[in-house]
Amino acid sequence: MKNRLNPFKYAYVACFIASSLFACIRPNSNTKDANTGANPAESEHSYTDAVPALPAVEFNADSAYAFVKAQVDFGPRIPSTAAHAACANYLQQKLKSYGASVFVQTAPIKTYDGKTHQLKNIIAAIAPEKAKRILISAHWDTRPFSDQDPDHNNHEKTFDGANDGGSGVAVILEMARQIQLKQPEVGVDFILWDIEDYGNPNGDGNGKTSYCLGSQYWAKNMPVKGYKPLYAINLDMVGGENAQFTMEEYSRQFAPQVVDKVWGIAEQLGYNRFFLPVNSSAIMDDHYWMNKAGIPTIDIIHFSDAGFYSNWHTQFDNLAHIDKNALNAVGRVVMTAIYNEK
Ligand code: AHN
Ligand code: ZN
Repeated sequence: MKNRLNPFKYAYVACFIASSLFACIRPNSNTKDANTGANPAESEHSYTDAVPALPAVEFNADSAYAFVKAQVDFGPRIPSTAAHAACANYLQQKLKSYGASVFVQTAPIKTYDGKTHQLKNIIAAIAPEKAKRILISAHWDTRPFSDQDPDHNNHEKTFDGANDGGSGVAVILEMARQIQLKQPEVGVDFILWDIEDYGNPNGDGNGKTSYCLGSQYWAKNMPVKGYKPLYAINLDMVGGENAQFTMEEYSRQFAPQVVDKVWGIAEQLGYNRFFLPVNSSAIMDDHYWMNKAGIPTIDIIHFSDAGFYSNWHTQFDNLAHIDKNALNAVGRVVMTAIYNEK
């Protein structure tokens, strides 16, 4: 039985070899339209028809950069500080000025060090009457210390958080500004997470639950019962120099179609130097808790299996290391996803 010839198999192999040879000796055979035999440029339905055109969107990278600077100018946005309180007011006022309905979710929250802080998750809805919605989020607080700094003497010091905190919020503010000028078909919600980055520097086990306290609280206390956007995108460290975003594991597990959509758009727009079609391992970030709340959510984060953004949690996370081109790429990719939804 084992050695009996399979005539179909041999016929198949012979056919395959013949067609391969034929293709080789026939010049340009694979550049012709499969149906008409015409060159793509001459045919009515060329190959490019297979990729639907994307909507053109507006996004001003200089404006986004100015929003990073505005946050940095408050000083580090560390929970229970005056800079944190002042920046919260600024963010609410900005979102309101762009026509959003703004709600601030507050609660006393205990961090790993035993301190209690007043949480402020800033929630903004654009066109709240629309049923189909997309949620875009980012954390707005900054870590209280630069415990990843190469100099150990800096491990207790505060830092600017231009990228870690500032960049995602800046992209959101610029998106809100643009959306007021031209409405997409879907409704858009923004959530600016608080107390994301107050995690235990000495680690807290596999769960890493000392991070993302704002999104954890929200997931357990959803202000709108049954809230169900089509999907969500969390932005974390999206404006650093040499920005590279990989397809993170929780994003691929919980929201594979959103990963495909966003990385597909990035490729079509020519931003594949930022959005690498490369997988990476799981990161405990706000998107994890959003997924736990039942919303398919991806994380656009400057991370790969080689590590985070090089200046992550160091003194160097400041304006000098912000790249407008990264802000621009992320803003345009996310805006295109939003305006492409019907
Ligand atoms: C942890 O380090 C456990 N998660 C990364 C989340 C984070 C911190 N994003 C920005 N800063
Ligand atoms: Zn951080």
